[in-house]
Amino acid sequence: MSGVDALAELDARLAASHMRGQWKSEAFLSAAIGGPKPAGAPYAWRWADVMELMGAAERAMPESLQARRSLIFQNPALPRGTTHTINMGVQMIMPGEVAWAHRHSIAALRFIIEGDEKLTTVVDGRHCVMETGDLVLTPNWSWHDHHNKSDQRALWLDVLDVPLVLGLNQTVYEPGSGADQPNVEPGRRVGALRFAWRESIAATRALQLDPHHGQAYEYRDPDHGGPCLKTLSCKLVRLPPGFSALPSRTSASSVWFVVTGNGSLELAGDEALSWGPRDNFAIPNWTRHAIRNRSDEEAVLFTVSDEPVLQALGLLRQET
Ligand code: GTQ
Ligand code: FE2
Repeated sequence: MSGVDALAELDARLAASHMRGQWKSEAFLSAAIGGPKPAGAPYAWRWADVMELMGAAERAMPESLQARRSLIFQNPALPRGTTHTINMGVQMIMPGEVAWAHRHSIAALRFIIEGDEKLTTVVDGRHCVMETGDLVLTPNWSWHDHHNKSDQRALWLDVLDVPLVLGLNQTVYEPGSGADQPNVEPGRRVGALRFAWRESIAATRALQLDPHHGQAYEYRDPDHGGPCLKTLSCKLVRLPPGFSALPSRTSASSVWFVVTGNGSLELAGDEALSWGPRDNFAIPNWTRHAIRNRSDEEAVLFTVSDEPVLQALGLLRQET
């Protein structure tokens, strides 16, 4: 028998005994020389499409109760997730509606697209106003219910670490017993929960311009100075009129929402995604890109990445 046949026969015998030779991993390892293989594809979800389907969701699902009226962006090249670690979507809650209390081991955050002082979320007993441009956190395992007491529809971006927590097989869920949440154990600290738009945009505009990333302001927990959630880092990015970033890539994956402005995301091989107000897009890990403001007005984008997870595990890589 030739050596090749002998090895093939051994592979079959190993498989029959639920074992596998390490030599079978060589092709996988070779594909990772120079950096991880990107998971998923760069992709954009257009605001006009989101709102058309949200209207259909409102007709099909007239009330937001235990279940949320939220549309989650599915990466076309992944089995689940907007990226392989992050879900992003848009949630709508109509005047008078309540999204009932629950909690989960999945962490979430909301960036408000349309809201006013009568739109609130209660997070572990703390009432947070959700005005346009605010960032509000739902750290993992905190109770939360949402209330729209205004006479306007409310819209926000939901970003969650769903695929990460699913991948670690750590999903835990607890529905509340009604619309409102139980009283939270006294002394439970969940840190800062609300970042007001006015302060975030002022801090962003005050930053020096980075040639690769524009003016990128990271929302940080005021207590420890670290990322606002253990798994997710949030940034507000300003691109001055006409600003064209230098290309870079990172082993972190990210999701993006256009607050204002028009531009493009330049990718390898002359590919590009264009974006305008309220469009959403995903950048997979280790995908070389450069962001451009293609107008003579400022562009502002909100972005979330899984950088804290990679940082904590010593896996973060960046290349400029
Ligand atoms: O608002 O609590 O988009 O639990 C997905 C899961 C929103 C929420 C989502 C959730 C929520
Ligand atoms: Fe939730």
